[in-house]
Order: sequence, then structure tokens, then C-alpha cells
Amino acid sequence: MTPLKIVISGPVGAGKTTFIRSVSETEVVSTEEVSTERIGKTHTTVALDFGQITLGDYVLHLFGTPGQSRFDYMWDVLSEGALGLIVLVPCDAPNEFPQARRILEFVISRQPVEFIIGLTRTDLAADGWTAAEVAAYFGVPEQQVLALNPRDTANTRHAIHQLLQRV
Ligand SMILES: Nc1nc2c(ncn2[C@@H]2O[C@H](COP(=O)(O)OP(=O)(O)OP(=O)(O)O)[C@@H](O)[C@H]2O)c(=O)[nH]1
Ligand SMILES: [Mg+2]
Repeated sequence: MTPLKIVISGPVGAGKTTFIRSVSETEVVSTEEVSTERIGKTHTTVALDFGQITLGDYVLHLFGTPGQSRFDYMWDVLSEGALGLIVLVPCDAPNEFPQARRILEFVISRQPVEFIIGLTRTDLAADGWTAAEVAAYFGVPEQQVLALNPRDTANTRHAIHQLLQRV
């Protein structure tokens, strides 16, 4: 059976690489380099992350995008033929929300793909945006926004399940 393609996108530091590493059943292919920008961590994705998970009869290929805006052209490359999209949004970085919205609007304008929004870093920021506020910002129903910790495999598996339910 042809593998199904899922894209994990979102702004810098949202947890895309961490998400794919925690959910993938195969060793993840990552392309991280030392960041040239001050982004609060040393490494950043420069091309893609790739992982895989089998759910029932389906093999899912997971592609993670880079977050830095100099790599925006990768959205198009990586989202071609995608079945679903998870946009990760860090609850404590509202300055990154416009970038998240650009990603979402760009991918959906290229092809009508099902998506969910994963709200990350909720354990780190007590005063971060809530799921309801983020849903309002993106103009989607609250059920489409899922608070999740990309480090937690149960959380990331649940997010993939939620996305597949929509697909
Ligand atoms: N505690 C906690 N840490 C998180 C959460 N989300 C992300 N992180 C941490 O934030 C850091 C950034 O995560 P990455 O996976 O590198 O983020 P990324 O989206 O791949 O970033 P770029 O490739 O630079 O765009 C890592 O140290 C993660 O462990 C969260 O919900 N909780
Ligand atoms: Mg990354």
C-alpha cells in the first residue's frame, strides 16, 4: 500500500523535530545545523525531518519542515501530495503566530489538506495562549486545536490519530 504523507510544520522552536522523534517508529532522518539566528536553542532544522509510523493497515510518512523563514520554500516541496498537516504553535510565542498562519494558508491554498493545530509548550508557560484563544486567532473550531507536548509519545500519537479521524 502506498504510504500516506503527513506534514508537521510550524514556526521556529515549536517542537517539530521533537514531535517526529517522539512519534516515529523508525530512526528519524534530521537535518539540523547550528542556528545562525538567536532562537533560544543551538540547533535548527535546515531541510527536513523524516520519520515513519504504522497505524493499523496504514504506513504514514512524516515530514517535518524547517521553521526559520529563510527556508519557507520547503513548505511547497514537503507538502506536495500530503494527506494531512499538523501545524505546531508555541503557546508562549504569539509573535510567531503570523508565521504559523502563513504556513497554514499557503499549504491549504496549494491543496485542500486536512489539518489540526498542535499547541505546544503549555507546560512551560502558565500565561501562554489557551487553545480557545488560538482557535479564535486561526478562525477554526476549538476541537481543531490540541494542546500537546511534542516530547511525549502518547501526546504525539494521539495527535496523529486526531488528524487521521479528520481525514
Ligand atoms: N517542555 C516542553 N518542551 C518543548 C515543548 N515543545 C517543544 N519543546 C522543546 O523546545 C525545543 C525546540 O524543539 P525543536 O523540536 O527543535 O523545534 P523545531 O520546531 O524543530 O525548531 P526548528 O527546527 O528550529 O524550526 C526542544 O528543546 C524541545 O524539547 C513542550 O511542549 N514542552
Ligand atoms: Mg526542527
